[in-house]
Formats: sequence, C-alpha cells, structure tokens
Amino acid sequence: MNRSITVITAISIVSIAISFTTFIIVYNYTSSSPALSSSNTQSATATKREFWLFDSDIPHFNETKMDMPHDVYSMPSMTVNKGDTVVIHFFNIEEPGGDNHSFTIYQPYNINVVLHPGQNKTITFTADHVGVFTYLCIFHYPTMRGQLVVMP
Ligand SMILES: [Cu+2]
Repeated sequence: MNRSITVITAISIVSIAISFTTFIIVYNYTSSSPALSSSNTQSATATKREFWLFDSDIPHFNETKMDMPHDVYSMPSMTVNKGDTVVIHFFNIEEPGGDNHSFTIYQPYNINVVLHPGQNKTITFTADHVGVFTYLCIFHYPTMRGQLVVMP
C-alpha cells in the first residue's frame, strides 16, 4: 500500500513538472508572436509611392544581330504595398522623329498610356490587387518590360 502511494506521488510530481515546462514554452512563444505581427501591420500602412520612369536603351546593342529592340525602361521593377497610391511620372525622352513608347499593364489594372517623343504623363492608380504584374511597352517587345510587385 505504501509503495503504490509513493509511485502515484512520483507520477504526480513528474506530471506537474511536464505541465509547468509546457506552460513556460507556450507562454514564451505566444508572448513573442504579437510583437512580430504588429510590426508587420505597421509596415503595410497605405501610402503614396512615386516613381520616375523613362525610356532607355542598352548601350552597344546590335538590334539586327540580336533581332530585338535595344529599348528598355529605366526601372525594371517597382515594389509597393496593397492599398498604396502609385504615382508614375512617365517620360518619352526620344528626340523628335524617334519612337513612341507605352506603359501598359493588362488585367486587372488595365492601364495603357502611349507617349510620342518628348511627351510625358503622370499615371495614378491604387494598388488594390496583390501579386506580380508585368508592365510593358507595346512597341518594344520583348526587351522593354518590368514588374510591378504589390505586396499584401
Ligand atoms: Cu518602347
């Protein structure tokens, strides 16, 4: 009889020790998580993001040999957060008689702005769709393109 009480007491002590250790681990884990998630929320506050975008070209590029245009955008990517107001100052810096350029994004943004040489236009929209979206010039495929990255 005495022996079984000793065994039960020993099991109880071990159980309490395991429970306490588990509590400490879970408490430390849950108490550190809210700090991480609140800093993530802060960094995603919607704001206005401005970009200046120009047509450019790859130096020493042989268009005939490569069978591709030498034209590219000055910025190959733009990164914003969902909800941001995106303002793009888009310039065609070609000399008179030069090429047209466009800033085009298909679904779901549906933007298509064509500029003649020397023209510029400001494009404003809300980044309300998360994902990676290609922007391209419809006149200079496939070299003149970039990626709009909209983060959650
Ligand atoms: Cu172009």
